[in-house]
Amino acid sequence: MANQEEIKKVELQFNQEIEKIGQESDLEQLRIKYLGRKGLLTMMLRSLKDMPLEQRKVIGPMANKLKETFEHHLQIKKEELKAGGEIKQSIDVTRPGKKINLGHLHPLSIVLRQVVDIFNGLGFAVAEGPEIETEYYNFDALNLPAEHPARDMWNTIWLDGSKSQNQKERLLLRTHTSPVQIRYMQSHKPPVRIISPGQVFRFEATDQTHHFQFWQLEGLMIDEDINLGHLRYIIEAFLSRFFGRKIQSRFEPSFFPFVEPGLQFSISCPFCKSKGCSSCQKLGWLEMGGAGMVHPQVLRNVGYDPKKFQGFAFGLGLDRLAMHKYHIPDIRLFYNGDLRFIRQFKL
Ligand code: FA5
Repeated sequence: MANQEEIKKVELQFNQEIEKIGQESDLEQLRIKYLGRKGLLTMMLRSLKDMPLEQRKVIGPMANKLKETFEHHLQIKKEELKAGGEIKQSIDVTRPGKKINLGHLHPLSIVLRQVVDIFNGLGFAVAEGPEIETEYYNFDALNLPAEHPARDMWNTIWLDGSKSQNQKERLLLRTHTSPVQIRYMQSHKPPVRIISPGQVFRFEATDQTHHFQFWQLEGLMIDEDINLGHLRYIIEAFLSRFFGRKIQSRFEPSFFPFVEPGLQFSISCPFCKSKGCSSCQKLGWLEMGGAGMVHPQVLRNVGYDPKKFQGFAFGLGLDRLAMHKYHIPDIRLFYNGDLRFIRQFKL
């Protein structure tokens, strides 16, 4: 029994076939194929009587209209062939146009734009760095010399052939966005107020919340008299704007060789106001990232005087931020190209 899909298919097929016809005998064959006694469209019209009334009301007018259209096109083609192909087929301006499929932003791009906008509003510029990094920028300059055990915190993807080069020049896929801090400070004098969003890579198995390729956001603020209070204010101001409600932060001691003290921060769950819900696994808090006061050795490495300048740095996972905001249960959805997921973010 005919349905809307099939009718459209027959129309498309007819249009393609009539386009190719060059002589009248073929045109007659085409007419028989579609409108003859056992023609494709004729059979569809015949099947109308067996359809439920509701369906017939939709399919009936469509099929009848198509029959008229076919007859019209056959007539025009016939005249065109008679005249030696000189009459061009007229354009039927009453036919509906083809819908153009417009692309749209990926959810991670949407979140990235929101984040950049908010930080711009807080006075932070955007700095970018390369995804292929040297060992020096990814580790040494961040107070992580070769053989430092804390290098194990980042499962590194090394690039082929890089082992034979000078140790500091060996190439890798950056494991975090922190090397951008170094590159930026080397080429700019304080005060510094930047964020650095970008993709990072780790030699890790994937699960619901981990991917081997994901987005991070680095933040860095250096000036005279910067303290942890500034860090806390910036984190809370950013996240309150991002989630559209007041957010409180919680800092706990942690270790990253490039900051001292090192911290890990969580935020009050924006969905249950810290009462405990499925988003925060009933904890009332969501873990967000690492942070701390930039280590004096890192400042020395870029030629800053740590007695005069201090500052904070933080790094958080953008994918996780997007997952929290849109209640996305699995990070892999961002990367597996399933359009049913991506299309939900069409504005
Ligand atoms: C770092 O990468 C530090 N560079 C962050 C930092 C910057 C600390 C500046 C201090 C100062 P960490 O490995 O914890 O830290 O990663 C930071 C965030 O990235 C995590 O909190 C998490 O949100 C996200 N993240 C880490 N691993 C993954 C992963 N495999 N998949 C998705 N997101 C991840």
